[in-house]
Amino acid sequence: STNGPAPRGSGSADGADLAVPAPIAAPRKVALITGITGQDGSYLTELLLGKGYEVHGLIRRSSNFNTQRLDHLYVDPHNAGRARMRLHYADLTDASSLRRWIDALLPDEVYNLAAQSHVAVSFEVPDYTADVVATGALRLLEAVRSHLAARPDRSVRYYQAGSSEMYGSTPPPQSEDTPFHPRSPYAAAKCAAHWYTVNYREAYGLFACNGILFNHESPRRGENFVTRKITRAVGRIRVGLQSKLFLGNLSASRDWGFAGDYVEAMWMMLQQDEPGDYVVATEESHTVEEFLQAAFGYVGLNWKDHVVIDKRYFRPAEVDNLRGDSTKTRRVLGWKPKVGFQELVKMMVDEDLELAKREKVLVDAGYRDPQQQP
Ligand code: NDP
Ligand code: GDR
Repeated sequence: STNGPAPRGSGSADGADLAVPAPIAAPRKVALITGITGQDGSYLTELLLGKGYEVHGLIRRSSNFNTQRLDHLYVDPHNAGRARMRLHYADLTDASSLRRWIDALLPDEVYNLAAQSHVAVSFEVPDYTADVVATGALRLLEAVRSHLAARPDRSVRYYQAGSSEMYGSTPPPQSEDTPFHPRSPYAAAKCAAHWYTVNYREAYGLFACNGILFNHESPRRGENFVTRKITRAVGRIRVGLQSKLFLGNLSASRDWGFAGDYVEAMWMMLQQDEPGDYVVATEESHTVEEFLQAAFGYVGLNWKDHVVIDKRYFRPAEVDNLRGDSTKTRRVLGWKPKVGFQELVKMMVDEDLELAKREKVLVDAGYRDPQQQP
């Protein structure tokens, strides 16, 4: 009898060498993300790396490093073979840089998350906001379209980061069929980007999707958006680093979800057979005042003892009430949010309390000015 090693994967009894060849690894999908250094960019990168993608991010030049949200994912590219996330310089205001990276990286999916994303700031820099948010999206769509015209063998799917701000003054609930009425240069620019995306789908057959995402937050939210501004203040007030919090309009209502849940919907849109537009929302709305109550209350404080209304934070035109109707997204994508309002508030306050404690150590040791606000 033959006592040699059994052929790998062979269940045969006749001893013949029927070794099954090792399965050919499916080629990695390649994703290109603009706005990768932002809140959503970091969560989307985590999601895609977890799914085995190779992720490329376009970053703009800044005088300081601003990749803090990605540092935990970064592997030095000199570490050959291990770095599955790479960063490249480009800018949404520079069309040639966009086309060059699409030609060089050959992405299967392009996520356009880059924006001057602050609504109040868009009133200060309206022209720049339009250039990045509206024309920037057009430049990227055009880069994809012209790349595909030169490479008809390829296919590229495109995601556009649309916003509930596009609904503006149109009353809730807001769905894919609700008319837009933008109330800021930012929102008007997002409407243009939305329609450019629809147009490239209709005119060129591009697989292009608009995600109309309602507000989504996280411990990585920029510190001058109202939720994070509040939770940062709660942490600092709790440990004694600050006593007042200056805010604007407290009566606006928002449909606040968790960014980690929302990036999943982005990815799901690009996995469908047909491209489309989708509203992503929790379908529950709360005022800024309710957010204050929840965040201060969670650590045993009364927001009324600390909040001071400052006119400078009121906007020339306000969006009063947003609450999404995400029926289509739940039905077609099978998506639903996992994190609710109270849990979101707790998650953000917990992290910002830890951050404030670390700041306090530096202040107590004399390494940081106690007056220095975040
Ligand atoms: P952030 O403000 O956190 O991130 C914006 C990103 O865009 C950053 O990476 C920023 O780079 C980059 N960016 C800005 N200007 C340019 C430019 N000229 N060229 C290239 N990159 C640029 O936003 P979020 O992560 O919160 O949001 C992601 C997208 O989704 C944005 O388009 C936003 O408008 C949209 N959106 C967000 C919602 C939310 O609630 N968070 C809801 C609906 C839509 P840098 O780090 O250098 O500043
Ligand atoms: P928004 O978010 O404008 O909805 O845009 P933001 O957190 O800035 O404002 C929400 C509401 O809070 C009121 N508010 C204040 N806002 C800020 N930033 N600072 C304050 O001090 C303050 N006081 C009251 C605002 O007036 C507003 O009513 C966000 C961004 O992420 C956009 O990019 C995205 O498209 C939309 O969400 C959906």
